Amino acid sequence: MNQATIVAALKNQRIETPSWGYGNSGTRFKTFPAAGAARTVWEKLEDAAEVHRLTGIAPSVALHIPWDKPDDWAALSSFAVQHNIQIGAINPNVFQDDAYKLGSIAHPDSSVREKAVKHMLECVEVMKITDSRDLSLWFADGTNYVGQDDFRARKRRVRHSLERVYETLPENSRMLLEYKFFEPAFYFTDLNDWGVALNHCQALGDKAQVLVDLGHHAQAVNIEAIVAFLLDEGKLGGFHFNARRYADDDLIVGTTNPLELFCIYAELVSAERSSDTTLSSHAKAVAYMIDQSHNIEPKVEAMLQSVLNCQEAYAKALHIDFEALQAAQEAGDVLEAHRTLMDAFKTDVRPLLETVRAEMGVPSNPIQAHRQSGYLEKVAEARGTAVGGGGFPT
Ligand code: PSV
Ligand code: MN
Repeated sequence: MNQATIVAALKNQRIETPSWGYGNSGTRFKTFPAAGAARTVWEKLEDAAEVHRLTGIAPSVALHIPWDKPDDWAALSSFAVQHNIQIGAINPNVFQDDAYKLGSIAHPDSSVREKAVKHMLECVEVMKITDSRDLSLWFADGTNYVGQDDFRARKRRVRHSLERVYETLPENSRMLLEYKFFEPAFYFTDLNDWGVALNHCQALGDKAQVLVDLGHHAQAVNIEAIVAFLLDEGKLGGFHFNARRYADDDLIVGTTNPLELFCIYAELVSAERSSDTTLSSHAKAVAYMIDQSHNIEPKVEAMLQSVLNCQEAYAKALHIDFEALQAAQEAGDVLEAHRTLMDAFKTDVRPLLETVRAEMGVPSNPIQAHRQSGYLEKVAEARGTAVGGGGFPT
C-alpha cells in the first residue's frame, strides 16, 4: 500500500470510547476513588471529548443505560454537539436489578423476561433521540449448577426476546450481540461463544451482528480467526477492545496482547481493501469500541493510551505487503509468509503517526500534551473525589 493510502486510512480511523471507562470502578475487592473521575454522564462526555480533542480519532462515546440516563436526553444530545462528541452505541443494562438474579431474557419467569425486553425497547427509543446506530447487547444470563435450568428452553426464551427487540430497530440501525464464555455465571452462559451469537444473529436478520470483546474467550482461543470468519459471513458488527491475561481483565488494549491486536487489524485491513465490494463495505461498517474500566490507572490518560495503541496496531497492519503474503501462502512458503506478516508488525510507525497527527491538527504526542494541559488537575479541582460514579458497585 502506498504512503498516501496509509495516511488517508489513518486519518479515517475511528475508535469509540466507553462512558464507564471514565468513572470510578474497581474489582470485587475494592474501588479506589480517583480524584477528578467523572461522576455523571455530562462529565463522562467531557472526558471523552478531551480524548477526541487530543487524538482526533475518538469522536464518539458509548453509553450504558441506566448508568448514563440523564433527565433530559435532548439536553444531553446538544451538550454532546457543543463538546464536539457524538453519542455512540447504546448499551442496555439487564444485569444489575434485583429481578435479574437468575437472568434476564433467559429467566424462567416470563415477567422478568418482559421487564428486560421493555428496558431494551426503551433503549431503542433512546437510539432514536441520540441518533445512535448500534444497540449493543450483553447478557449476564447463565446458570451455576447442573440441572438448574433447561438449556433448550433457555435458548428459546433468548431467541424470542431478541426477536421482539429486533423488530423495533430503526432503519439503518443494528443490534450487536456480544458473547462471553463465563462470568457472572460459572457453569453455563446462554450466549457463551461466537457460534451461539452468530446463530442467533443469522436467525434474526441482517441488522443483527456479532460483537467480539477481546476479554470474552477462553485462554488461547484464536480471536483473529473468529474475526476473519465473521467478516467473511458479513456478520462482524463490532469490537469491545481491551486486554487480558487471565479472564475478562479489562486492561488497556494492546498491552498484554500487541501481536493479537495487530493480527486482528490485519484481518480487518485485508477485508477493507478487498476487491470483493460486499466484504469491503461490511468491514468499513465495523464498530471499533473500547470496553475497559480503569481501576488503578488515571482514567483519561488510560483511555488516550488505549486509543493510541489501536492507532499503532492499525498503522502496522496497513504496512502488510498483502501481495507478498498471498504469494508466500500460495507457494506453501510457511516461514516467508510468517516473516512477511511480522515485518509489518515490527515496523516502527511512530514517526509516521507523528506526521499524521500534525496533519490532523492534533498534538504529535497526545499523552504528553494531556499531561502538560492541566486537564486532570482542573477536573480534580472541579469534581473532587467521588465515591462510586461509574455505575459499578462500590
Ligand atoms: C461484560 O463483561 C461487558 O463486556 C459488557 O460489554 C458490558 O456491557 C460491559 O462489560 C460492562 O462493563
Ligand atoms: Mn464488553
